[in-house]
Amino acid sequence: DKPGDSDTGVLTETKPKTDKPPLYKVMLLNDDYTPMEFVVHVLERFFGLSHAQSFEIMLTVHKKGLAVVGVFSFEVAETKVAQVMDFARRHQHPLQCTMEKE
Ligand code: TYC
Repeated sequence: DKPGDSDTGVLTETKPKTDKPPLYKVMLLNDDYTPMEFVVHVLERFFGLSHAQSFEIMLTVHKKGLAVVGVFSFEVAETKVAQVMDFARRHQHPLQCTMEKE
């Protein structure tokens, strides 16, 4: 309890509710089967990246195993992951997209 609560046993919320919400990194994972052009298309379509930016990120994933595609609020990150996973599944590619708190 903070000062002024006396001894009512009531726990007062002391954390300001104006804190900026946490951000989430959305990442693409490499695999051996998803075509490079498909990954580039996904990046253009769902992340609004240019063809050049998309190609660059795709190559980073291909070479390093994964890359951060963007940083978003929880809701937006969750939507992007779901859109990418659904699009990959519908095209029968094993492409994986995940999110992680920054
Ligand atoms: N490694 C894949 C290939 O050689 C290309 C690829 C890149 C797959 C990025 C997934 O997230 C990925 N066809």
